[in-house]
Amino acid sequence: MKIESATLREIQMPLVTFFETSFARMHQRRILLLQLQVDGVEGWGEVTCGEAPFYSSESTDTAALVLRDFLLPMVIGKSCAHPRDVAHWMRPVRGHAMAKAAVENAVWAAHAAQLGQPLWQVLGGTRREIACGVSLGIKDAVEDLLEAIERELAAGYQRIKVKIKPGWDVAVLERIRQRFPEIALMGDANSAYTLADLGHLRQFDRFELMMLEQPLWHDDIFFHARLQRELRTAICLDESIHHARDAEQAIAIGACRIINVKLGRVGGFSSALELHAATQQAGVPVWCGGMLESGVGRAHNIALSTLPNFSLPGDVSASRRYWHEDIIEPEVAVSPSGTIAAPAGAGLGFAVRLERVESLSKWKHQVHA
Ligand code: OSB
Ligand code: MG
Repeated sequence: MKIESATLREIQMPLVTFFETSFARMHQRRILLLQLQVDGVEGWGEVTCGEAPFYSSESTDTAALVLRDFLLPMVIGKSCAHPRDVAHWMRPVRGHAMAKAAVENAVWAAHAAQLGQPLWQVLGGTRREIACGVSLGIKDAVEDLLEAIERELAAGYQRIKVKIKPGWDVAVLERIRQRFPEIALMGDANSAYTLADLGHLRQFDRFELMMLEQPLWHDDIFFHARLQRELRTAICLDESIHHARDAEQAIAIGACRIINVKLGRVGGFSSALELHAATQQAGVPVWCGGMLESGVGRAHNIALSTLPNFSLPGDVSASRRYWHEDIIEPEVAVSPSGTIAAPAGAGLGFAVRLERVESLSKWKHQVHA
């Protein structure tokens, strides 16, 4: 498969509602989309990092620079036998996992299209529909959050994740549990606590959370094991896990009982497949995280979520929760029972609306072999 050319674009889209984590409030997204031509077949990838380097060290502008100056020159004009070769070529570049993932994932989509099979089947997926949860950001008032939960449950979503931080945690979870005693509920701290908060974090146990996501430092595994020994609630790691070795280490020392897999954070499908195999082997369930993706990244997340060890509802939800109008056709829709059907079509399984992408683009950069 020869990677003949690339078009890198930055699109900007406002979010339907702002999204606030322990580190920032976001009103719009600046998203890099990569369109590759591979043996005359198109493949799309998305860089999932934020506009600012808060979730990870990558940002929209650093990813654009690294793609333009380093990653695209490493792959354009080359031929690969399999998409995982592309990950191998990019290995000399340290870090920049989300920029790399856009390249590798675009090649996977083209590869599946060439085989005439849906991407999810080519990856080894076994589920025809995936279970969906939602991630709800920090709001101005608890009432706003309770209303949002009500709405998402009515739409069918199978579990509710709420963002938490010191000052927006115990009292908020208390109110949620009063109103919704039985729902599948979890909290995501995005590293907002330290071990000095142990006494405070112990209070979370009474809310019967499915899990507590990334309570401690973004780059820590070791101290999460210390915390997990002190809590009844399962810890789920997000930010700290970058590849299968991290997962193996975290599992070996008891730092978590569940792992969130994000394609961007782990550097693309081949790394995600390794992580999937390692966690499955260890009997640790995983689920697919989200980064407020456009339809392209969302389609990749759906494909990943069909793998057998993705046995918990993920943060992959309907296009309309994020965008007034998505860039793919059809948009991602969720059934009344809170599932998304794996697409039947070959490749990505969704058509990218090129005219819409063009109209949203702030700039584009083209590279030919
Ligand atoms: O930690 O999972 C996270 C969004 C941006 C950055 C980090 C996270 C998130 C989400 C949103 O939780 C998930 C989604 O709906 O895409
Ligand atoms: Mg998270």
